[in-house]
Amino acid sequence: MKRWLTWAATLLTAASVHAQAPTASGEITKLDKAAARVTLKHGEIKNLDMPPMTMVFRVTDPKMLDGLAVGQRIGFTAERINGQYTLTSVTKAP
Ligand SMILES: [Cu+2]
Repeated sequence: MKRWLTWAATLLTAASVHAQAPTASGEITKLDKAAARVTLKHGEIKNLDMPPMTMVFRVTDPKMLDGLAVGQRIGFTAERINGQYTLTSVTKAP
């Protein structure tokens, strides 16, 4: 319970700095353009208080996935929108 409250407080804090989500990095392990979903093996996501892990994200626009492929390393910003972790920007990393 205490842990949940800490997590909820972190999300509220993240929402208040909505416009300044820091860039995180990750590697694409699965792509589903039709469903606008991408699976990332990602590093720490500071604004979501999330440690490194592999998980599914939605994207705000499936066009963000154009030109990307499994194995591509990316820089991205992610936010929690309507209860779902969502990529709000993606850039290819070398
Ligand atoms: Cu995660």
